[in-house]
Amino acid sequence: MKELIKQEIIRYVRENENNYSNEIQAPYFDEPLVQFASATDELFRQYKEIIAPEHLTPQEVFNIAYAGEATSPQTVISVVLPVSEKIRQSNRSQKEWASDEWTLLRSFGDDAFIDGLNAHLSGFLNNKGYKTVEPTALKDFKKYANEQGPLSNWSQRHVAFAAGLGTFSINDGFITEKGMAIRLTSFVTEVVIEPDKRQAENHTANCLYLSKGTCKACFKRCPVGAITEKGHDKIVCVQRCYGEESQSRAKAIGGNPGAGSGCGLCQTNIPCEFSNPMAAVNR
Ligand code: B12
Ligand code: SF4
Ligand code: SF4
Repeated sequence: MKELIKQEIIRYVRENENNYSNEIQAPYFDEPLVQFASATDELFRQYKEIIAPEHLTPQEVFNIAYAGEATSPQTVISVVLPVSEKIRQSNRSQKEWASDEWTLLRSFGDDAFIDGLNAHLSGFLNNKGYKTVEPTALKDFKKYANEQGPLSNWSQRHVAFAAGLGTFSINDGFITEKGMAIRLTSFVTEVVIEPDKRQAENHTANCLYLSKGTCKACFKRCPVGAITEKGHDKIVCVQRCYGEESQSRAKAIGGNPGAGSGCGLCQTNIPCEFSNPMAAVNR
């Protein structure tokens, strides 16, 4: 089943027509990485302390989705969708705001395409008789804010960390073997699959600054000074990514103002944009 699920996700990303922008003349996403965590991994319980008590465990996801039924989730599937070269390249020269291509990705890649992938894989596994849920589609999924800024009760980056797909960084961005310019999605399922091993020494091992004290390239890329030695200021960042001007920019080029333009300057034109910079150091 492991290979079948991987191949189905890769096939969908390669063939689905919504993974192509006529305006950009390129796909939104390149070939994905897919890895697996055990639904009973101790980390999911620890996330209630590391993130917030509201953060859902895989069992809680199933309890919500299949209320009243006895369920036993086995595996969490995590998917890394690398942003395509043409879109990344367009954002590299930007100094203040996301490029038009990055903005269109935010409106049509993040929502329309990823939502389609989520519905497809859930349906694919449900049709084979395996209960499967994409947690951010649940009515109880929520985005909210605490004193540090916005967060959610199903953090795709923490799920990807559990599945051994990479680590966090000084700017909070998640660095995989295909870099940081990525999007993520995930599924909780009854399918029993051998979990992938976490290779990283700790939860920030792929960041050059946090591992070696070098780099800081993303500090200079941020147009609003949200990244410093102290980390990432989410309250400053959210305003740039999704504030009024970002919404008008999305609207002006036919995107969805509600989605905003995003920003992602700290994810492009940096050493961890499309590969893991610590892989070269550790070789
Ligand atoms: C809320 C949100 C935001 C907020 C806050 C981000 C944040 N840091 O949490 C704001 C609006 C600022 C934001 C901005 C952006 N976002 Co955003 N966002 C989300 C959202 C909806 C929820 C994130 C969440 O719940 N975070 C939980 C908090 C607690 O995470 P955290 O603070 O980063 O976690 C820290 C601690 O937990 C700590 N930690 C401490 N001890 C330990 C111990 C262990 C063992 C571990 C594992 C961790 C750990 O490590 C972390 C790093 O410091 C997710 C989608 C989703 N459902 O996950 C997308 C998501 C995180 N965003 C994404 C993107 C692409 C962006 C933008 C580039 C915007 C854009 N589209 O152009 C910027 C990038 C900003 C940045 N430098 O990271 C991607 C991630 C890409 C990546 N490589 O990381 C996601 C996953 C969306 C997606 N579906 O792909 N976002
Ligand atoms: S640009 Fe450098 S300092 Fe910033 S996250 Fe990437 S590796 Fe770390
Ligand atoms: S997404 Fe933009 S505003 Fe937010 S930290 Fe990165 S560069 Fe700064």
